[in-house]
Amino acid sequence: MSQVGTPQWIRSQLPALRQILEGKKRAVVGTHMSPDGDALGSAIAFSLWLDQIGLENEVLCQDAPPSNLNWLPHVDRVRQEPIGGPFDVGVIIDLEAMSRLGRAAPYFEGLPQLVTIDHHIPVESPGDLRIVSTKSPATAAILCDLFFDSDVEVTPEMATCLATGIVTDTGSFRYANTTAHSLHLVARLLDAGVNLAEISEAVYMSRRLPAARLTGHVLSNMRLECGGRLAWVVVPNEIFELYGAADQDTEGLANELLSVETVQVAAVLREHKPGKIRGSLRSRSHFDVAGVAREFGGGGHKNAAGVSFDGDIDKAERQLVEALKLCLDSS
Ligand SMILES: [Mn+2]
Repeated sequence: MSQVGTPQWIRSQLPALRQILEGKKRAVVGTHMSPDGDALGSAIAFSLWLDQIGLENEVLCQDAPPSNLNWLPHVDRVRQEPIGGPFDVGVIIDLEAMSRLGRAAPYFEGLPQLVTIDHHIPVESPGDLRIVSTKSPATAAILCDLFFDSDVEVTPEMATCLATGIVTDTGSFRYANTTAHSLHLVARLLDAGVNLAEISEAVYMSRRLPAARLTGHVLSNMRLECGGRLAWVVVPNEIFELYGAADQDTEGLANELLSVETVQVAAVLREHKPGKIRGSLRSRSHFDVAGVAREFGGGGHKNAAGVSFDGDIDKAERQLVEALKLCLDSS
């Protein structure tokens, strides 16, 4: 028996996946709110795979794709509301809790069967079948392991979506989650027709002007404590309005803080709508910000996690900074 989370184990789950999908009429594929490259790339690739096995399907996401990902092949199939239905099976991709579906969650509740394909640390563990590997750098890598073993062709469009997921979740192969296996998968995706330079250009060199302005704000207003090991910044709603920014323009801001040489733990708290606060947490090495996120009902990975707060941004800042200091002290 292969170990849970290994590529062999992932491939061994294919028959169970096919069995659940067998005889179904209409599937709904969902991914998390504020979708990133892995969420969208994986959800679209899975939808295209379902097409090929002859299962009608729709893709739902609470939020529209951000501008640096709205070039993905078949991105127009990602909708905020379903056009068809009813659905007899749901597949949730790249998320670890139903709440991360946001306003799309009701379409997945009470379905006859639910499949989860994910690589986050489990929180609620939804799903009758769970193909969850925290060892995989991206959900797209899990899909590669499944697809390369199935009798379905990985088309250039599917390969581009999958490669985008792996590129974005590994920070262009810079993070510790970049394994030899994930690079082997990317090599096969290149053989299937992927142009990596085009993906990088589209994802990283097409920043909206408000995002660039927000980066300036974040770097100028950075707070440092604990001898420069903790960095954080608060972006109030007025700043969003000043720059005409949206929540999608905050992608990557926490990494800007973490890139300062002394910083081990970084957080960006932003009030993207009045009273609606989101926090992005990033850390180096053994510092576990997923644990901090869970204290506030959020989640993610050890080095990259997210939280949401309702209400007063000053209070959220005080609570979060306290918890991050404890994280630095106790790790
Ligand atoms: Mn992911």
